[in-house]
Amino acid sequence: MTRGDWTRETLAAGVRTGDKRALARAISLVENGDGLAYDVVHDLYPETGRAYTIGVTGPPGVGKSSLISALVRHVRAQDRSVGVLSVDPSSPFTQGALLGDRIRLADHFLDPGVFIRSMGTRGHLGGLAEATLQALLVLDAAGKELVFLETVGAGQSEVEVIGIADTVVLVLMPGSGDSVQALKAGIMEIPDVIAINKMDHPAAKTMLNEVRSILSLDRERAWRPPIVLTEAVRGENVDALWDKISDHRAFLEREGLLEERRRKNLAGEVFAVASGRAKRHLEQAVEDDPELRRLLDEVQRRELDPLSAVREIMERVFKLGNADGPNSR
Ligand SMILES: Nc1nc2c(ncn2[C@@H]2O[C@H](COP(=O)(O)OP(=O)(O)O)[C@@H](O)[C@H]2O)c(=O)[nH]1
Ligand SMILES: [Mg+2]
Repeated sequence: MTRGDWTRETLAAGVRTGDKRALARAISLVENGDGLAYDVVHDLYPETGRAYTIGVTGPPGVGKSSLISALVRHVRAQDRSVGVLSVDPSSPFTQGALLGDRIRLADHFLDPGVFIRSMGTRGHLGGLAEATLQALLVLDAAGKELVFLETVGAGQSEVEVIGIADTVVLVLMPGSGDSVQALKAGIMEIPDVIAINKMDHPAAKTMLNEVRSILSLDRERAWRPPIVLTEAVRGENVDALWDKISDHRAFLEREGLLEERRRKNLAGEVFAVASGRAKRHLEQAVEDDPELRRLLDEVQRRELDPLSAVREIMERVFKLGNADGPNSR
């Protein structure tokens, strides 16, 4: 992807007016880690913070993309501008059919009030979390009132990605036993809203009761996550799901928690991106420096203990000296 005729000024201006070509180009540049994208987001950042971000997460195949499509239809009927970012390599949103399937998104793609983008799986220079954060900011600056962020719920990078959302919707379906176990064991963070999709499935009610009983163990919360049964393909209960998302937003705003949450989310995002970069830097440094690799060999040969190797590596790579651990000598 080239920069085309775009300059820092024209691209920022194009994004501001919500021009689809400018948005598409800006996000491609973001994905490629192009310096122009950094500059544009830098310039636009003071104007962001107006979009409300709804994270939609869950295992592959539960119907996240289908639900988002139905939710977009619902909120477009209220004439609200929408952005969709999908970080789901298994079922990307495309111009044609979704998954070669019935739900046609063509309407949404033609609708000037909607911008849909699947984040590519190809090499993200700065990692997917970084690219997603930047792309979200682009959509925010473009004046999208609502942004849906689809992620597959498993693994660390996805946790980072969803961490920026104002409201997190977990989508399950009958048969999502692993996710239910993860919720139960406290491995998966409790979301703000739960959709049990494919309610046409005979086991949907059982799933509902299971999830309900897990959540009932946790009575302390000020916000008790509502559970909604949905059918995304026919659009059943999508309005009810939207109402719950809106209730959660109203709760955050009423209690003054939205600003607090955003502050925490942004700090978490900065920390996650910085950690990711530090990790890549470290890996590269060890790869490039025979001295550092020698330390690892010494650990393997039991000539040097692991934490002494860590100290030396930290000193050499980050110039951190001794300030690197709780019990550093
Ligand atoms: N029966 C039924 N199928 C659904 C429902 N929602 C989605 N699907 C189908 O499930 C498959 C996966 O949907 P998709 O939205 O791509 O799931 P994702 O991987 O979570 O984004 C597709 O074939 C959809 O048509 C539903 O409510 N009921
Ligand atoms: Mg999907």
